[in-house]
Order: sequence, then C-alpha cells, then structure tokens
Amino acid sequence: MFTIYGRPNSSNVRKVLWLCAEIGQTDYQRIDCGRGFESCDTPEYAELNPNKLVPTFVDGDLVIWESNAILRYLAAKYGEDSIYPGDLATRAMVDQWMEWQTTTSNVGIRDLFFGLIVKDPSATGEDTLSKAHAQATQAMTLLDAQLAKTGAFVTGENFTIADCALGIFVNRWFSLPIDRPDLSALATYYDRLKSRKAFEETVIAGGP
Ligand SMILES: N[C@@H](CCC(=O)N[C@@H](CS)C(=O)NCC(=O)O)C(=O)O
Repeated sequence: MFTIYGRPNSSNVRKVLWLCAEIGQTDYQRIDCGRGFESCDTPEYAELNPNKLVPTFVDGDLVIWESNAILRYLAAKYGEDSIYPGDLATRAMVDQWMEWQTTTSNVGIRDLFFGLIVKDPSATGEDTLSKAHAQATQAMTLLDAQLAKTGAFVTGENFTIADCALGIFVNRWFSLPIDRPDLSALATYYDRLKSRKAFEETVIAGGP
C-alpha cells in the first residue's frame, strides 16, 4: 500500500487523487498536511520532500515529489497503456502537455487563485491580478484551440495523464470569480470531465 502526503484541496494533490480514482487504486493511505493542516515545515517531512511542498508519494523505499512525476509512475505501474502510452511519439505528446502545464499554463491561474481565493497580500494588487488574468486567458485560449483540433481530450481520443495535469486547472479557470472569454471547445471539455465520477469526487469536490 502506498502513501500520499498532502491536503485534498491542493491542486497538485488532487491531480494524483484523481488519477488513483481513474485507475482503480483506492487502497492507499493519505496523510493531511500543507497549508491549513499539519505543517510540512518539519525536519521529518523535509527528509521526504526537501521542497516542503505537497504532494509527496511513498511506495516502500521509493519517495517521489513533483505531482507530474507521481502521475507518470502511477500510470505506468497501474494504468492501461492508453493513459500513458508506451508508443514513444504518443507519449511525447502527453509529456509535452504535462510540461506545458507546469511551466506555462499554471502561472496565471495560480496567481489568480492566490489573489482571489487565498487572498495572499502579495497577490491581490490590481496590476498583479490583471497580469495573471492575461496569462491565464492566453493559456486557456491556446488549450481551447488544441481541444478544437483533438475533439475529446488534450492529446486525442483517449483520456491520458495530460488530462489529469491540465483538468485540475481547467476546473480552477471555470470556478474562479473572473471574466472569461467564450472558449467553446474548453467549455465542452470541462463538461466532459465533469461527467467522469472520479473527477467529480476528487476535483470538483475540492473547490476551485
Ligand atoms: N511542482 C510541484 C508544486 C507543489 C506545490 O506547489 N504544492 C503546493 C500545493 S498545490 C504546496 O505545497 N503549497 C504549500 C502548502 O500547502 O503547504 C508539484 O507539482 O508537485
């Protein structure tokens, strides 16, 4: 049995919980920690994850931090081939969108979340919010164009771990109190995700 450290309202923890539900891995232990819960700023936790962030995944002697690395491990170990394809070209597309999530699409939506929901004083300024909104809009417009091409999911007809990485932030985009341009492929995609029980129970239930 593996262990997931992290609060269930964290976006990066929810990615992992969502994938576990998708691939039928429900026999695990989850330990609440992070903002609003037990602090991660302890020597014991830093031994596991020197970033003192969540999630951290422990499977016997194996310890993984970085949510997308955890997704890859779980999908490769327990998932069907389609969720993290063995075919290298198809896999590269999944990896590409996961990298884009971490490095690019996350930035504006994260800053909006900190300004509007967490109300972190460093993120509530008008300029900061407006820059974050522009970044988030640009990223979601790009994703909308991709979805208009692929149809069902981020990389094509099959649900993959790129959807776990990005779907969390699509939920946040549609849940934040912000103006949103009409992005119809993205809205259809969000409806498609909401029809999945695993998404409903692990992502929607956790709020924005
Ligand atoms: N790149 C890391 C980011 C991890 C991260 O920023 N986690 C946030 C929650 S989403 C966190 O630990 N925040 C501080 C806390 O909850 O104590 C990942 O994908 O795992």
